[in-house]
Amino acid sequence: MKKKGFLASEYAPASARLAAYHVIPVPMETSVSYGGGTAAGPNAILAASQQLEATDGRFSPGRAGIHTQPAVSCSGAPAQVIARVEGRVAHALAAGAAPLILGGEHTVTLGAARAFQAAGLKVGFVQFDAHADLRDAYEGSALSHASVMRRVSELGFPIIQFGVRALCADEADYRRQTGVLAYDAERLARRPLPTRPLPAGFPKRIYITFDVDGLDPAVMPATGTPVPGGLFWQDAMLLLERIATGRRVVGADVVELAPIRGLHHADFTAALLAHRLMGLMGEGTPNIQQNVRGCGR
Ligand SMILES: [Mn+2]
Repeated sequence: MKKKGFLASEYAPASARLAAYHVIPVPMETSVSYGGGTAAGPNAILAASQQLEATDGRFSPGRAGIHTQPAVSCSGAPAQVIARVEGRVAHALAAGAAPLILGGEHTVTLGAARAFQAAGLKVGFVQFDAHADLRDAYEGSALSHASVMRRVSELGFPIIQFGVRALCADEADYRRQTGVLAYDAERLARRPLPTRPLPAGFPKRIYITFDVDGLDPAVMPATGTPVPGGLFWQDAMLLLERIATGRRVVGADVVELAPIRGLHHADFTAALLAHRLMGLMGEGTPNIQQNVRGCGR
C-alpha cells in the first residue's frame, strides 16, 4: 500500500513550496532504554491521521496545505540522523512552513533545535514529558533520548517542562543551576491548572515538543517508558491552549509513540495531538498568512 501523507484522506497533499505545514516523519530508534517500537511511530500516526476529521473541533489546519516529507533515513549514528533532521527542518523553515516532526525517539528534537539556532530564531522550548530528559548522558550516550533536552538547553534555548514525574538528582540540580522551568505532574494534579503557564519573559516564539509519555498511560499506553500519574487529554489540551495564547508556535513534534498492534486508540490519540499542534501553529506561519486568511480560526 502506498503511504499517504498526513490527513491525505481529507486534503490533497500540498507542494513543499506552498504548504503551511511540513510533516517530517523520523522513525529513529537507537537509544531505547526500556520498551522498543518507536521506529514504527511515524507510520502509525500517518495511518491514523486518515481517520481524523477535517477539523479537530477548533482548527482546520489542513486548509492551509500540508506537505508530508519522505521519511528521514535513520541509518547510521545518532549524530548523522540528527543532522538529517536539522536539514529537513531547515528546508521547512526556508519554504515558510511550520515543521511538525513525527518521531521516533525524543532525540529528534535536537535536530529541530539546531535548525532554529542556525536560522537565528530565538525560540523557547515547551516540553511535555514524563521524564525531564536532562541527563548529561545516558547509557554512555550524550545523544540519548534521556539527554535530549539537556543538549537543547546547552544551545541556549529556554525550556519549560510539563508533566514530569521521573527525575533524577542530577536533573534536579541542572534545573536549579540553569533555570529550566517546570510544572511537574504532581503540581498539576493538585490543581488548579495554571492560567498563564508561561512567564512573561519566556520567548514569544515557542516550539512544542510533546513526548507522548507526558500523557497518562491510561490515555497513552503505547510508549517505551510509561509512568503513571500523567496528564489526561482535556487537561493537556487546556494547557496547550493557554501556552499558545499570545505566543507564536513555530514548530512542534510528537515523539516516542511505540505502537502496540491492535491498540489503535493510541495511534489515533497521537494523530489527534499532532493535528491540534498544527492548529496551534496556525497563525504564525508565513505560508498560512499568504494562502488562507483566518485558517479555520
Ligand atoms: Mn522524552
